[in-house]
Amino acid sequence: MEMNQKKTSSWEAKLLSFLLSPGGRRVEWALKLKGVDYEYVEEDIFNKSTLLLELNPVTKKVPVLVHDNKPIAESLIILEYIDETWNQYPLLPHHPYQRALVRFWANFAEQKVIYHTFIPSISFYFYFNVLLSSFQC
Ligand SMILES: N[C@@H](CCC(=O)N[C@@H](CS)C(=O)NCC(=O)O)C(=O)O
Repeated sequence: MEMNQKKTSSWEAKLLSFLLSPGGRRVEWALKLKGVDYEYVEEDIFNKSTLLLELNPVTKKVPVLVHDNKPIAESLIILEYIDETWNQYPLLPHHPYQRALVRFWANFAEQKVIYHTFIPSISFYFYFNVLLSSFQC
């Protein structure tokens, strides 16, 4: 690419996420592994920005990856997009059966680990902190 064709933004992609988002972390790890230069935008999920609502009007959740001015939502779908867009350091194995196993465990972790253990623990942590702070003078 010639200098005068250089994009106005130096970032290859933009990621809207939330510090404690397991899906957001996944996407960040993939971008870092691939060496993609991305802009991170922290989202307040309790007071969502108009940018998030415009980019993901369906679920209104993070993470959202913006690449070539197009938004992609749902972390596992974003991971597949990243893997298909940036070929270096493949996230999935070459053999279809091995890929099926990876997808099985990713789905299992999503359904059983994150939603049944991690999210309730985080919710309890927030609730406990609010409860404690309400007792402080
Ligand atoms: N299955 C989705 C889950 C996304 C999700 O639950 N994101 C949370 C942050 S961890 C969120 O944006 N919550 C705001 C809301 O529920 O309104 C993914 O993996 O991307």
